[in-house]
Amino acid sequence: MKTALTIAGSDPTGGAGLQADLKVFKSFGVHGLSIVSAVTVQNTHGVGSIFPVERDAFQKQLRVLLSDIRPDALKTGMLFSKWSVEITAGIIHEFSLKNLVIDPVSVSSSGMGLMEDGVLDMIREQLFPLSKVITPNIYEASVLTGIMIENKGQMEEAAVALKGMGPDVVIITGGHLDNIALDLYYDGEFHQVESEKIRGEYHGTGCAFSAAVTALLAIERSPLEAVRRAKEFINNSIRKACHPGSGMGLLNL
Ligand code: PXL
Repeated sequence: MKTALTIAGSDPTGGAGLQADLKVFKSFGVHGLSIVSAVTVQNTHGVGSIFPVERDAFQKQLRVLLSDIRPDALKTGMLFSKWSVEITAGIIHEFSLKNLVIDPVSVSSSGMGLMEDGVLDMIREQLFPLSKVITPNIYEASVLTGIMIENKGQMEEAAVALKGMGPDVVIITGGHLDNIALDLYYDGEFHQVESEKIRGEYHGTGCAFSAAVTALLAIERSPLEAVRRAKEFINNSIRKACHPGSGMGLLNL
């Protein structure tokens, strides 16, 4: 059985973070591995606080797991502290890990910051050059490139700038063209990934999308096929979304 690893925060609602990632891996028939970077306190109304795990606990979880199991693909989600980026980059080198997907998670759907100041810059400098695919949304792509993305041309400009930061493939999510949802894929050539626009805010879509891409890379799909299939998977999960709490809806993963 293929394996995929998520290095991410814990979300008690199961809608985002490593809990969502593990469910997505399972949906694609991939065995899920997980390393906790931080514990969030949250419900469907939003994130209340964040407790990063101790530095040693983070490093040891990675080293002990990887000295035993080599994942076929891995993703990073919420990396709250600067040292978590440094340790992750070091470990990826040390264990020659392939098929790295980076979801540069910076704020929660409820608007809470999910990283310390300076972490996004460190992810760009230390992790992007090691990655196969990065999956920023429009907001994250704007912050990373300094390009205000308000139309498709600016989305393309940002994708080119992001690819210059080291990943093989950039997919910017969350665009739209009239009434169609538009994600932009760039690997030196552009591909548009269009889908039906579904109204409403759902918690965890970014996590689940990058986890699906990771699982599909683990089962040896090409990045473009992985992105297209991941998008279909997310849209189906949104259509079946559930509302276990009184706040945001959760994807049905
Ligand atoms: O959706 C981004 C995200 C990622 N990881 C964790 C989260 C959230 C959003 O709340 O809690 C742990």
